[in-house]
Amino acid sequence: KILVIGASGQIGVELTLALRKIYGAGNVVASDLREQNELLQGTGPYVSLDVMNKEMLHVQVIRQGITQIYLLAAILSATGEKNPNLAWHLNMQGLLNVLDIAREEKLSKVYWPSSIAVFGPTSPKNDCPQRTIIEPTTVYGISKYAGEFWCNYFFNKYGVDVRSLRYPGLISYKSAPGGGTTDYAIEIFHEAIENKHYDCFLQKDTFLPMMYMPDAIRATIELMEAPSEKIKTRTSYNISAMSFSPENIAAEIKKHIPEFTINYEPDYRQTIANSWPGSIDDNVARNDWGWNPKFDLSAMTIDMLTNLKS
Ligand code: VAH
Repeated sequence: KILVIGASGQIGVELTLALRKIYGAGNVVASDLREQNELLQGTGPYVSLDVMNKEMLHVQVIRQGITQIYLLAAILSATGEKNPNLAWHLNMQGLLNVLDIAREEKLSKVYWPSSIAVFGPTSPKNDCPQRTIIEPTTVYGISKYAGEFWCNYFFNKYGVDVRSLRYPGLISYKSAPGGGTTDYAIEIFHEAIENKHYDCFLQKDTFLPMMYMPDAIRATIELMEAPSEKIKTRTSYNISAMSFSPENIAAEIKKHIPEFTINYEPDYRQTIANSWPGSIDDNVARNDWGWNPKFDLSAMTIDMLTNLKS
């Protein structure tokens, strides 16, 4: 039985729905600090849960008969720079609470997302490798990189089967993003449809690694369903699908909405974006467990506009 923590967030909603389709609604307990996202209502069990309350979390794991935990709750890069202590505390203690309980209750698997935000300005900008110089300059990146080493520690020392992916910026239409630097790539679609114009908070040539949510959900499930012996990276896997800049995605949207216009007004998030690589090398994930993306910028743009217009 699976517990999804952070189920009402941008990734959590879609991951919960996907897991319910595979394992059955009753076998996936959704939880969040916030009230249930309306897309989840009526699709399966939901409990209110604060991942920072280790005792309550432990009680729920036992009471619900949980055997796997997917931990999506986190403070993302942009919000994290405004609340460094909260971001460190939630991102770090939340993970440690889950790892401790996974060890004590001998849970069969744990999923925890990392991010390309672990890379810093000294990491290679193009085709950034799985293992390289990694010196994060955001609290979010620091917490995710430290978390990767905790996952590796719990796997090697206690045998906890915890698995992780370094998500690029994720684009989706089903639920709102959670305060990330890449959120412009979601906002731009809503603004293009509603106002035919977008004031972008990043410079036009800010090239970043990105992925469409259906690819990210499939990557997560394929990683978790792979035989344990194939998962040789127990910190976190680089995965990639595409890279683009605001002007690239604006041009793609213009193919469908010719009157769309964009303006560039960089804010504090530009500094965060500048510290990240422009593209990622995900050969290790491709070789270890067969990762293979399906959506490029053109296909994602068509799918986003079609679903947001309906
Ligand atoms: C963020 N969407 O912007 C997240 C992600 C790589 C970016 O980690 O913080």
